[in-house]
This record gives sequence, structure tokens and C-alpha cells, in this order.
Amino acid sequence: MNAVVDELDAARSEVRPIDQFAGRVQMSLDDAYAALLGGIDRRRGRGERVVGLKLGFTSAEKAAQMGVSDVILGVLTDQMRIADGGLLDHDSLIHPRVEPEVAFRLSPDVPAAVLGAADQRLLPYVTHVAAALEVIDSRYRNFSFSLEDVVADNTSGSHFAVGEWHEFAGASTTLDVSDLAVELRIDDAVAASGSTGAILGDPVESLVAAKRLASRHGHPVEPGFVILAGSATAAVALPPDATVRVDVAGLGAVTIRTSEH
Ligand code: OOG
Ligand code: MG
Repeated sequence: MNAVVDELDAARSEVRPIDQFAGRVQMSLDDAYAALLGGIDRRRGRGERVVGLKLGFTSAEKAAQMGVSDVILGVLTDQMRIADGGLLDHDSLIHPRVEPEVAFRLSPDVPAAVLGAADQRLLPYVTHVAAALEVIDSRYRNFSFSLEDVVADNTSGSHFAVGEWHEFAGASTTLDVSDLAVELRIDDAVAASGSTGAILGDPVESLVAAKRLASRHGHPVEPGFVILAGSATAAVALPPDATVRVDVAGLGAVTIRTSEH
């Protein structure tokens, strides 16, 4: 899958879309995950640090928008992170879209046995939750791809931002995040709205899915990781020179700005 990794890596750094591989390169889903992780290895080799994981297609609306039905798992690096209120260079992206999300954070002390397990034992070690947004930017022309294509392309991952963290699984309580109102605004106009319940019925289910997919395909899972649960709505085109804000009721907001052309 080295040639696939090369093409995708060049498309991202040169800000130039490529043709999808479906129809020209034989690629199984396992091959696609190997290409995804191969691309992350290259980024690590250039000094990036892996800081988390991201689910895709966890909401029916997103899956329908892209014509794909399986839940998928990508990787987040430190270079993909934008500070809350931070600026994103729009010229560095091909055809970006933005999604309203929920982020979870793992405890810094998850035991190794729990990190390696495919089951739900991770949940007590999910200590924080926050409003989040993800910028996706498919490296494929017209944002169109097969399931294998999008997996190889690190599930279209580009950037992400996280708002203020809230304690999630405390000593006595666990926050119920199963039905919180979500709103995505671009320059104060509501561009998408919905509920966190659109994310697998409860975003917590994304953590279970992340664990399952990570152990099946070999993604790293480390203490302190951020896990994006997946978009609650269809993705929206991200314009230049704009302010984007995601509000999740009870969790607060997160904002980024995009540069002018
Ligand atoms: C794939 C990424 C989907 C989500 O939150 O559902 C995703 C894509 O739609 O290009 O990140
Ligand atoms: Mg997403």
C-alpha cells in the first residue's frame, strides 16, 4: 500500500485532489487501514505526535450524505489541533467541510490491560467531555470515495478543535450526553443543528466502537487520548474568512476562524 500512502501524502501536502483508488487499485478494508496507519507513521517520522482517534459515519445523516454505511476510525495528531478561538489557514486545504462533534478524553492513567482490550472496560477511564468541531478535507476529487478510499485517507481527517473540558465520569456521577442540542454556526447563521443522540444513539457508543475498531485494525490507544465521537449532522462547506462556532447544550462552545484567500 506504499503507493497509496505516497499519493495521499502528496495530495495533502500539495493541496491537490487525486482520483479515488476504487476502480484503479485493488484495496481491501484491511489494506486501507494499513495505508491509514502507514500515513500516520510517515507523519510521526516528520515529528508529529499522535494525540487521539476519530470516529466517522456514526450518524445516519453523515453516512447518507457520503453514501457509506460502516463506522470508521481515523487518527488525530498534534499538528491537526487548532486551539479554541484559533485560526485555520484555508489555503492549506483542498475543499474543507466542518462538522459539529463531541470529544472525550481518556485518563492519563489507563492501565495497559484496558488499553489492549476490545471491550467496554475503557469507559470508567473516560474522564472528560467537551464540545468539539472537526474540519474534514478529503484528498479525493469531488469529495467522493468508497469506504476503502476514505479509510486509507485517514477518514478525511484534517483538523479539530475542542472547547472547555467538563468532568465526565467523576467519583459519583456520569454526565448524560445522550441527547444534547447541537448547533453549528458560520458567521452567526445556523448552518446545521441536531442532537448528540444522532451519534449512535449516544456518543458514548462511539467509545465502544473506537475500542473495537482499534483492536481489530491496530490503531494506537494511549492514556490521555482525545476521541472524537463523530459528527452529529451532515458536514457543511467551510468558507474562507469566516468564524465557525459549535454549541453543545450543557458543554459550551468551541470556535475557530478561517483565513482569507
Ligand atoms: C469522512 C469522515 C466522516 C464523521 O464525523 O462522520 C467523519 C467524510 O465524510 O469525509 O468525520
Ligand atoms: Mg468527523
